[in-house]
Amino acid sequence: MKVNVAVVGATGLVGSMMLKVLSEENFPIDNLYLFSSKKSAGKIINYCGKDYTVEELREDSFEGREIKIALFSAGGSVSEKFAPIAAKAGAVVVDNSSAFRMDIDVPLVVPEINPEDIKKNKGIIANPNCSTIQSVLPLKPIHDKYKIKRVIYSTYQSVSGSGIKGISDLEKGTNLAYKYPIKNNCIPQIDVFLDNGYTKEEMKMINETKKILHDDSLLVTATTVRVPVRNSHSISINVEVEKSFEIEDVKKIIAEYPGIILEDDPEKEVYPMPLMSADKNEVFVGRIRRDFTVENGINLWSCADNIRKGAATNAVQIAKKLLEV
Ligand code: 2RA
Repeated sequence: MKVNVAVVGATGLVGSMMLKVLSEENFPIDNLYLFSSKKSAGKIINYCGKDYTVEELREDSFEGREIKIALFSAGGSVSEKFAPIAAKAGAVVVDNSSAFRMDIDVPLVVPEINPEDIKKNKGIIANPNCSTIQSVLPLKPIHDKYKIKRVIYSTYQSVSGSGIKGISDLEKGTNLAYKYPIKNNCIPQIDVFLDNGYTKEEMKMINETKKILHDDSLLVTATTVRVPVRNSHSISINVEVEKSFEIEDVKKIIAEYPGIILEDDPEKEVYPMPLMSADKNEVFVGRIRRDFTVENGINLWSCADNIRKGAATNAVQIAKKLLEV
């Protein structure tokens, strides 16, 4: 069955990737509608050999078009205003912004982990933060088998997470996305600071992890850092679990988990890196080893393309599941 699909924010980095992944996945699209701000409206985008004119997003954009799935990646304020309008017109919105992620009526979904939550949607499904997605994937099999007590995230996030402006700051030395130069630097601030001393990005990782894993008792802390890498985030994850484990079994359950590729062979100096995980849809995990400082501790390292699995791919995977329910 083919459906009408809309992409909101179609000219942005994530929106463009959404279109690429939709075409790679041969998504069964009947009519495709592309929306953007007034500034980018009128642009022509080719999708599967056919040219589409990008329309300015307006309050009546969804009327009478029988749009079944609307993929949004145009920022929080656009989602806040237009996602409810799209949902009211009959679409299910898969929203890449943080606007609705912690709303109790909005499922927050990584399809390999909690696809059952998709059915609970009331018109909006939230796509988690990029750094959260690639972190919770290896944590899920560990949590299911060994019950996680505490998680410490330290992130190494690429500039593509800040969109085209971030890439320009790295490659052209502009000053569009960051207050400080990113070339030859690391910036321990992603998004704004909150009253508790954490950044918004850090609190996203903390709160979203608990919501996706359905466990508010988890102790989670995070430090998020922007690094001079073009694309693909890396996360160092320290985990403390309740039950004792064999480290080889931890490697096995992670390797067997869908959506993950294990790259872990210290003897051959094999481990995930952003350069190699860029433009891939999977999450790459390695450096899995025992943390000897606590009774049951694990260290691991996760790399993933933040524009693909961290955003567009995850959104399209949710959309595919929507067609099944
Ligand atoms: C970043 N997590 O990397 C953000 C993008 N959503 O800045």
